[in-house]
Amino acid sequence: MPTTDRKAPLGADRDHQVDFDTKVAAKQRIEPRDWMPEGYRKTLVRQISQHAHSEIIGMQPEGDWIASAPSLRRKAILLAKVQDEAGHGLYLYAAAETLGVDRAELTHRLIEGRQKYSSIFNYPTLNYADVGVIGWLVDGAAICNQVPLCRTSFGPYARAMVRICKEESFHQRQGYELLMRMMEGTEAQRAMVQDAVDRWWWPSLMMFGPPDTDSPNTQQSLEWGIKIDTNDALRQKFVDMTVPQAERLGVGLPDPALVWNDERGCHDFGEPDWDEFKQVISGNGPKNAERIERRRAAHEKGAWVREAAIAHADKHRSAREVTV
Ligand code: FAQ
Repeated sequence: MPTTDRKAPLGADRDHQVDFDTKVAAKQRIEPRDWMPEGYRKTLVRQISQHAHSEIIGMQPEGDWIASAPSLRRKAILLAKVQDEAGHGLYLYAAAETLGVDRAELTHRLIEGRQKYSSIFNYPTLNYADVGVIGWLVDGAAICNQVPLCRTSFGPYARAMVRICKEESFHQRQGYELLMRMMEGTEAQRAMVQDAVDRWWWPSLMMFGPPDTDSPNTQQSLEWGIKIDTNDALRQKFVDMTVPQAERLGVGLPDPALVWNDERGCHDFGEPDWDEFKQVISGNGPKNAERIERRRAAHEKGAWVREAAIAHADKHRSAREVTV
């Protein structure tokens, strides 16, 4: 009896698959109405929605400090930054919706714990230096990860990333500038910065995901052009970019294994605590429960706004129908 490869597409699907593969190999964009393998669609929905959730949950750790920012200038900067994160979430949910999923459904998956968001937002912000360190390290890591995504193969995701990266770059600079000012301040302020760097360094390295050897999605995502670089390659790039910035700032990085390697032309560095990472992405990080509970409460409180917006849109739709 002849064997058939049950995974190989047949007939028209095979032609579509060839077109799809050719486009991806030529680094052309796949658009929402183009044929795409189901696994490609699912991977994009997973990654884009987790990314969107991260932006929205990521408003919380810094948002906590808006009311107690140390000056009007810092308050205005922080408000603008947190508001930008909301915008990023919206662009990303809109990109995910072009793949046939509904934003309301994605929000439910998040608040019911069926979808992840970035591990980094499950750590507490203990003082104002944390705001600066989030800008410098967390937005710095986000930029490293996301600039290559401007070339990702799915058009709406790539286009959303261009605008997001421009804003992330402002976020990173505001964080670094805040830390520079604090480092020019008192001994106590310098100690606050060092303490915040010590707490955020390892979680920032974890943002890039598990080591390549333990990353189930990387290989396929690279083949589909969804990911452009591996988790480890981006982590290395981040370390190499950040070390000179730390030197300029005058802070130490809490890794005794961190050293320049002449032969490799980059830094050697220690392993993050991958058990801690697994705990955090399984919902057991220091702030997971609080973050989700707050998101759920905000969603419930916002129900009347969604209802009013739908009623308004319906009213305008029926008015248009009458005049046509
Ligand atoms: N946290 O096979 P891989 C920001 C999960 S936005 C939680 O390597 P993949 C802006 C992964 O989902 C930050 N989960 O997965 C901002 C998978 O689980 P699943 C968000 C993680 O997708 C700044 C499993 O582990 N950025 O910071 C994490 O190929 C300041 C196996 O992992 C993005 O989302 C993690 N760190 O690679 C906002 C960028 N890492 O779904 C506010 C786009 C891995 O199978 C303030 N995303 N997992 O159950 C990506 O580049 C990729 O999705 C990775 C993960 C690199 C995050």
